[in-house]
Amino acid sequence: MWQERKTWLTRLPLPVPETLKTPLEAAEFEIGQAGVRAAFTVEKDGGESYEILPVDGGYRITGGETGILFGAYALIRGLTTGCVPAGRQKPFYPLRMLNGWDNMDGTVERGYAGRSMWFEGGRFDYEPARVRQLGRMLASCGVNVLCVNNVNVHQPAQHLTDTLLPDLARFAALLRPFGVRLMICIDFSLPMQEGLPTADPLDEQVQAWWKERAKKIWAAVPDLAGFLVKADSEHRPGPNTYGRTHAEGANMLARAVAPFGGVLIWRAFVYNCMQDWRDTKTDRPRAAYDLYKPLDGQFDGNVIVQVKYGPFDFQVREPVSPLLLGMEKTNLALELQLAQEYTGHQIDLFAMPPLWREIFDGMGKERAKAVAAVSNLGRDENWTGHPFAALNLYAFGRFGWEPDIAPETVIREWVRLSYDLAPAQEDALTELLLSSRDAYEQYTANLGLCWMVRPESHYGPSPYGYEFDRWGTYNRADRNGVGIDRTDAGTGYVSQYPEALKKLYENPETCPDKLLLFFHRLPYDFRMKDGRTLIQRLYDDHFQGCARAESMKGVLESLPLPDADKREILERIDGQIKNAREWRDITNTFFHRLSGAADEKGRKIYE
Ligand code: GCV
Repeated sequence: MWQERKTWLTRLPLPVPETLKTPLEAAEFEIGQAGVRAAFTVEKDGGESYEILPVDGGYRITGGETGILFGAYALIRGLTTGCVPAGRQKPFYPLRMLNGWDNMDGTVERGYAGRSMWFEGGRFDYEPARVRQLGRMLASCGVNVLCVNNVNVHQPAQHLTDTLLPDLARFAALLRPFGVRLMICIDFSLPMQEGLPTADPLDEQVQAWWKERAKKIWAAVPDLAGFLVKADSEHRPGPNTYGRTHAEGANMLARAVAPFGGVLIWRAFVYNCMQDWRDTKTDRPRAAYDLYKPLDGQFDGNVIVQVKYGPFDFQVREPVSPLLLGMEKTNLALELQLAQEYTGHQIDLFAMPPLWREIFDGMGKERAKAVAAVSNLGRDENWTGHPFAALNLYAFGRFGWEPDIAPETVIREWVRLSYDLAPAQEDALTELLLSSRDAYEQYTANLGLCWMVRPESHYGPSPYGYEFDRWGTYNRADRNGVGIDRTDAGTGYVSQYPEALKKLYENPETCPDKLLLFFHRLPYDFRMKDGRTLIQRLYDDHFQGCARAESMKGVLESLPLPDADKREILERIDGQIKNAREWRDITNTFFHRLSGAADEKGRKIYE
């Protein structure tokens, strides 16, 4: 039996008793121990927007049916942080979706918080009380769609569109009162699995089949948000098999879901995953733009193309995907990843707001119509494996409402909502989280050098792990230098950017250090802007990043956190320190062996 755990969400009181069918049945509620009273006025057609006004003895929240719920949480948050939002509030992105990569056998692809919270043994399997808590959790930070199954649709998840519909409907009903709608991932070849000779999107039989199926699905779950599709990517079926474009594939499905107000989300994560490492012409980061840019303007109005934030795959540091800047006539969703696949497996600390700040600023928040993030949730008692990883889920919801939010604001908010700390302790934890990505980057992937990671698991160092493989993720380090030339003299990737960015990136003198080896191939004695050589910088960052990880332990030990959290946090920081030392020593030795260069500071580099 799952035990409720003190995290930010359990400390945020539910605005209304759990026994009510919908939170709107309560006209008034009392906020926590503060004894502050709030009353609701529900506006018809007010949607998700709300306004909080101080009234005698409390507050009045006016808003749409889900708006007042978001308003209630905003008020609770505001009373805790001392900043109650003034004026009419509405989310910047209407669609703010959590993508569960949950398989129906109970496993979670890239999951680091235990097994699936809602699937087990080939069926839905959950504790209703916990799912209601999940609803609270999502509503309290503003997420409004949950996609329940993995984008890699394995058996028996196909049946989510058919025999499992009553189960899907029951699950949807549990989350509905919290303003959370469901989405499902579908398999493009489903009509063939059910007897049709083809899944060709231009085949009339296929079109009719999907329309019929959509009718059946929406009859069971009338507010289903839509379908999410991974097609022609990493061996998933798709329209290419029939010589059709991705726009033709997406539009066919979009037309099936349109009568029910559904959206069709089509992922742009498409590249050649069978590349030959000897082939230096193919450059994986180019792939999505090369494929999709020519299709700009061809997608139907209810299609959203979902683009990962960088051109590779959720790395610690990538430039903003040029597709996010280049698809001007297409609805786009920005895809983030809360699951710490390449960012420390929810063992190492990696607070994501600083990374997202760069992405939203680099892309311009208006470029996307929606935001999505791969979930970091699981059946672990603390929800996210590392208690602090919950911050990333919270922050994702907040960015969906206010994409201009400052990383420090959102981190501090979460810290204050989650723990009772004295001001100096709150500062220390906020600072530690705020700088955690920077430290992780220094010991794992400095200067834009990603993918030096153990294949498959993606945790721990392996400088040549991907070098002679088929994934298109090479560093081409040798005795002369390291990195890939992505200027026009090289793979030409840089030309996918608007002129000003292209200019910035194509010159090693102006290219930001943190992306230097992503865009350029340079010799070890290259002089960096700060006067250090490239090899010295590689060494320095690894030593420094590791030392930063080591120094986190003392801060964590000093914090008066609840026992269970503290135990898990201290266990995990030991894991992080071990990992950081491995990265420092293996990467430094790797570059030392190739370059033959000594460390100027004479530190220990193994032979
Ligand atoms: C769901 C990467 C991950 C895969 C994931 C894929 C995707 O390749 O390693 O586990 O598959 O991205 O985003 O579709």
